[in-house]
Amino acid sequence: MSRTPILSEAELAEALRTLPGWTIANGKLHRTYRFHDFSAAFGWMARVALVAEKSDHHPEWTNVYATVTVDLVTHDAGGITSRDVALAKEMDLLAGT
Ligand code: H2B
Repeated sequence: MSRTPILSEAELAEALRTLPGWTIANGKLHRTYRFHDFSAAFGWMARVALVAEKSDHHPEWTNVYATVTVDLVTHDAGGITSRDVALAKEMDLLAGT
């Protein structure tokens, strides 16, 4: 379960092509979302939280009013894996981007 391999540089570059708005920062998949207001931001976080808990894969994130800053990394693997890419895609889907 926790043995998902870290993505290679090439795999990461390929994944980023499918994730507009996402970058790599400090070895983590990184994106800032800006919502209309706090309610929209926190509502989205609540929906993402359900997905994260169900898949036992959790984001590092901070919220300031309508802005949510996200960093995704697989702690058990010590790097970015397909699980982070999958969660990033779910986040985008739920944000409607
Ligand atoms: N989330 C993330 N992002 N990385 C992990 O390695 C991780 C997690 N491990 N959520 C899970 C929980 C692990 O600690 C539990 C015990 O399954």
